[in-house]
Amino acid sequence: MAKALEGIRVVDMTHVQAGPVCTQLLAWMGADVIKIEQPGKGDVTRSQLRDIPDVDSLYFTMLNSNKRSLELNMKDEGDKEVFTELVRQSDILVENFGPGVLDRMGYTWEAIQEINPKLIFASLKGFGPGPLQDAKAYENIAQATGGGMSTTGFPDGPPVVAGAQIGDSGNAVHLFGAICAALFQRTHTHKGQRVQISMRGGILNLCRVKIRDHQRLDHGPLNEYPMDEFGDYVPRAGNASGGGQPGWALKCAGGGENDYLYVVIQPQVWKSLAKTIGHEELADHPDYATPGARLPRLIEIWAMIEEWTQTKSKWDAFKELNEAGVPCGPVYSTKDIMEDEGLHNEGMLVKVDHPDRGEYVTVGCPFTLSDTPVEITRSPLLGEHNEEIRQLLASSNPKLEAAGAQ
Ligand code: CAO
Repeated sequence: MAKALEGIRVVDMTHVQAGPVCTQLLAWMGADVIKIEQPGKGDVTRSQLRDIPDVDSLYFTMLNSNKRSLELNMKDEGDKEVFTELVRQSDILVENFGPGVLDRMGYTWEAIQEINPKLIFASLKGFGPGPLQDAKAYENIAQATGGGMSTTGFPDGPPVVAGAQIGDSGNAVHLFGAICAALFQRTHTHKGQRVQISMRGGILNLCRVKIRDHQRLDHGPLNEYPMDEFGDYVPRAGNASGGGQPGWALKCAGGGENDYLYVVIQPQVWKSLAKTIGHEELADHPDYATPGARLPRLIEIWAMIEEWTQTKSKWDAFKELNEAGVPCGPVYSTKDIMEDEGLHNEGMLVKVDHPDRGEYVTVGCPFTLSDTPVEITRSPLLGEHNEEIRQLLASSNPKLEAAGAQ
């Protein structure tokens, strides 16, 4: 069965996290992803945060599966000819170098269009057009400048970055979607186009509800936030839910730092929640029975529910509240995640074998297509596919062979 992107070739000039996660998704969808790496050095993450000496790090292996690796020195004229031929024979080029790097290599958008007018040229940078366009960026810089940090944490604490890598892996998903849209448009325009994304813009997209709340400030307090006084910006809301239903993380038995259950109070299940926690008298009580009546009493209500959750493990509390129809979720530590059989069964945690590292666990594809089953294969060793790719390119461009491309 052909996969969604079978027959599509990707020149992968990505490094670190944001770009590689995007091209890994393209590879999982069946594209032939050729990762261009600096000879003898490769993607910087091969050697970053290494847990085993001289072995590609988990940082690299978990972000670069299903790809081929081709070493090319982009400052060498002979290697640039190989690169040019690869661009000619490809459908997509993805890069997340610092601003201007590809231009300095001689591959401006105009030059790329001349080489291959059908190529989709996708770039991820820290910032969009404007005063910051030439600045480099990493995950936390995007979270700081896109509204993520100022709205994360508790009101009496400093701004905090999210553990989920929304600037890098989150934006990789934005970029993947944009590339697929451009690929679809090409089916009727028969030409490529420029796809650009800024990490800051992507964070802002994910902070959409905070910008919603900012505009609500003019019309009164944000009642679902755990404070009464507001300034002229959206404060950090601790664990308050960003949605229309109030939520909070409640302590459970055990006393560990992750012994918490996140509980949401849905109006339609208030009665059954009240009954489950042993406060049936509140089910129809006028001070508690409606969302409006509950809002000013949320702190008191969380304390009542917590009195109940603290008598149970997060797993038992989860089970009982779930049975009562109350939306809730235990806070999983990374250990809980790794031991979760369901995540292994659904393919979100996958064991992969590696010639140097042995077996390791990687995170699988976050979506499924019924006609494109994802089979995760290991990341390539540096330059593992030098010979086969150079031969492939030389077979349709003999001049390349003469120039020493082997
Ligand atoms: N052959 C020869 N040279 C190569 C090469 C190759 N195959 N691949 C890369 N290089 C060179 C480039 O030519 C460039 O050199 P010059 O500055 O002399 O042109 C250099 O390596 C790469 O530059 P860079 O700015 O991309 O890398 P950096 O380590 O200085 O900065 C980063 C890294 C991530 C801050 C920057 O790439 C960036 O801002 N990227 C865009 C945003 C982004 O993706 N950030 C998130 C990364 S995940 O946290």
